[in-house]
Amino acid sequence: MELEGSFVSIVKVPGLPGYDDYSAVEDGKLFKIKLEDLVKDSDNDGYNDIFENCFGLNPNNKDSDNDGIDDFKDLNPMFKSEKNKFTQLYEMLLPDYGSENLSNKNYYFEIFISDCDYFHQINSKYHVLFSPEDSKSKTDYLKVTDVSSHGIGKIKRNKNNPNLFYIENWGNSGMTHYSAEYKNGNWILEIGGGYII
Ligand SMILES: [Ca+2]
Ligand SMILES: [Ca+2]
Ligand SMILES: [Ca+2]
Repeated sequence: MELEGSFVSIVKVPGLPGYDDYSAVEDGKLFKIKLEDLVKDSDNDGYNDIFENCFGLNPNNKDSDNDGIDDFKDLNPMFKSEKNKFTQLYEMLLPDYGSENLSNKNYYFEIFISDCDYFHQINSKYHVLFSPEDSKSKTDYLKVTDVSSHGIGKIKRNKNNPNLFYIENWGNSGMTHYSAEYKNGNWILEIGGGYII
């Protein structure tokens, strides 16, 4: 396959994050790409190398997080899932898509920006991927694209009540602040001071 394209440099527009401009360095370039390179799946797990590299999975290991479930089947392929009270809290805060079964849609992913270890350990009903908060740690693909529009922050503990926590999630429509109290093995979630940016 041959493609014609240009080399561009990305120009950051000061004060407008996300509004990057492009200027052509050299145009009319011919790129030759072998189809077999595009579909190459080195570890034969079902996801091609390009996809795995884009999102930070291991293209040379069927089971990137070593939890015994191959990447293609793993709903949380980047991190080993755990069951504890904090993963339970994060699971309550995940977007809920009702009864639709998304778990067998291998190319349907929700991508969250988060560095929180507890969030990374969730057991989700659909495929999830995580993008690091710090842009230096992101893959090249995640640096230049805007595939994730939501995230959930780290849990903060109330200084006086060891069972009371605060957590926020954010998305396109703004940020929602929750207070979460752990009582008799369950979380009681309250939206506190939710506001729209
Ligand atoms: Ca693969
Ligand atoms: Ca893999
Ligand atoms: Ca796995």
